[in-house]
Amino acid sequence: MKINRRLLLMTSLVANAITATTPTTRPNVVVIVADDMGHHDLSSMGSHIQTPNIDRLSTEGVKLDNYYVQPVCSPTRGSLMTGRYPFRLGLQHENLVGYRPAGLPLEEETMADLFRECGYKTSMIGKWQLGFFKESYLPWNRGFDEFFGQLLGGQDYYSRKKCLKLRNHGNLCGYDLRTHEGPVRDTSAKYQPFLYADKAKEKFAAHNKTQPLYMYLAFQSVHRPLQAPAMYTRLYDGQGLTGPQKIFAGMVTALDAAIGDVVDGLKESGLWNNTILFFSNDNGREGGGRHRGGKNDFYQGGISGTGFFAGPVIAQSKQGTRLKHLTHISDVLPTVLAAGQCKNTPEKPIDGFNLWPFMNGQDNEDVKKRREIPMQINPHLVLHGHDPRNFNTKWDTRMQGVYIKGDMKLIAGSYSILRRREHKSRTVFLYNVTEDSQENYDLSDQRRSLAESLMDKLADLLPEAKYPWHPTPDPKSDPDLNGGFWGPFQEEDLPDKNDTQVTDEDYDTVYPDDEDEPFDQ
Ligand SMILES: [Ca+2]
Repeated sequence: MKINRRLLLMTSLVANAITATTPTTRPNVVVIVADDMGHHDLSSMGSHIQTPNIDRLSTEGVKLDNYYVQPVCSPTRGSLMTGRYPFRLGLQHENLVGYRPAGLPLEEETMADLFRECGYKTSMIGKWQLGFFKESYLPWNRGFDEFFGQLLGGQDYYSRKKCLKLRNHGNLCGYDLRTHEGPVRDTSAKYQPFLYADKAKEKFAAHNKTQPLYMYLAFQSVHRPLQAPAMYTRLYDGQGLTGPQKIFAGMVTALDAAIGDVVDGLKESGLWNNTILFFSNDNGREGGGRHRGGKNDFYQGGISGTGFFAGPVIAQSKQGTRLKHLTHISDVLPTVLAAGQCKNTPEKPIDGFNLWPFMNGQDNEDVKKRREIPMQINPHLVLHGHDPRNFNTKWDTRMQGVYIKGDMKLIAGSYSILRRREHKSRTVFLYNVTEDSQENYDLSDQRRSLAESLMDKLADLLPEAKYPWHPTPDPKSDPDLNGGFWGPFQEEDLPDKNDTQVTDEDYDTVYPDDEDEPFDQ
């Protein structure tokens, strides 16, 4: 008996020793996000900007041809992290700005929670922008084992400094770089995408291969401020570009080089052969690109995504292919969890569709394809007048709602996350974005019953929408009160507030159409 027990113990020790030294067969998952990069800012999309690394990854991987993101950072990132539409998260109204005590609600599980739960090491590098006003909202309390990066967006690319104007309180300025262990005062002046790429390479080299790795690498590039090293802007001399255009192009090429470094790091560390990589922009280019509209807008220029999956984990037969059907940023969560063989699902229902069968070669007629996207429901953004056409619908035509079905896109109310009118009386527009990618022809008269049915869909979903979390700014966010760094500024036991639930009438008086609320990104 004694011998048997000893034998058993020895057998289990040997088994453990094997487990502890055998590399995992489950794939590493690397999710890369570029900030404010337009749909056409890659060479492979016809741009003059040189992006050889991103282009190679996308042409060798599985490219999403009909892919949508949200028009600004926080809604896209919230949807990426939860697999749910931003209107369910209360994140559909503007961005989470540093002085506002709001975030991704704590009852939402994140991609990192789910990967950690199924045995992954979870690591985040880069830009969070999903709330930091209390400790509990910070990335390392939202499922990430470790963090290196910034809590807000739009900081200086060399000094790590971020300033925000707050009405009646002047300019709030502070450093914004930290790890899960505390603030980091970095004086290296290393151009930010390379700071993040180098940190990612460090993490890859140190990674224990017995455990699969999930890394979320969210670059701030190519968001404002316009800054790029001279060696990248000089590439665009003599092409007739303005100074700012040259800097922007240099920023994109530098980001591309940093992504090349990240892939080199994965290869040098022996992780690449067992990795699936996803790349996406978070919203359209600021100021617009080749489509109508740009960042902030629900026109194609704001929400056309550039997204692809890459890496040797994708079945050989699927490499170099394209997915032509409709996809949305919320699809990434179920896709990468399926790739990671994670069977656990979030408690709340997700909106995303699993795309992994299109990459492992198991797609068949039973695999459900997305046909529509309820892009936006914002009960806090209501224009002054109704559309005069007496549509037969339950939807309030003043309220912002955006619905994509097949080739058709309905926009009701403001077309932007800011308060914007397209037309002095009409508030409802319908476009065929395949035939009319510039959205020049409003079809809401010709195809009135379709417009009505899409508005009815929005009206049916309205009870499921969370009222936007958009509280009054808190001057205690001032980094001067927090050791010179942006960081948590409220005690945990203080109740979370959402004190801006104003009536339409109040709202109209305070903010006329086409006038911004105080807003800073
Ligand atoms: Ca952005």
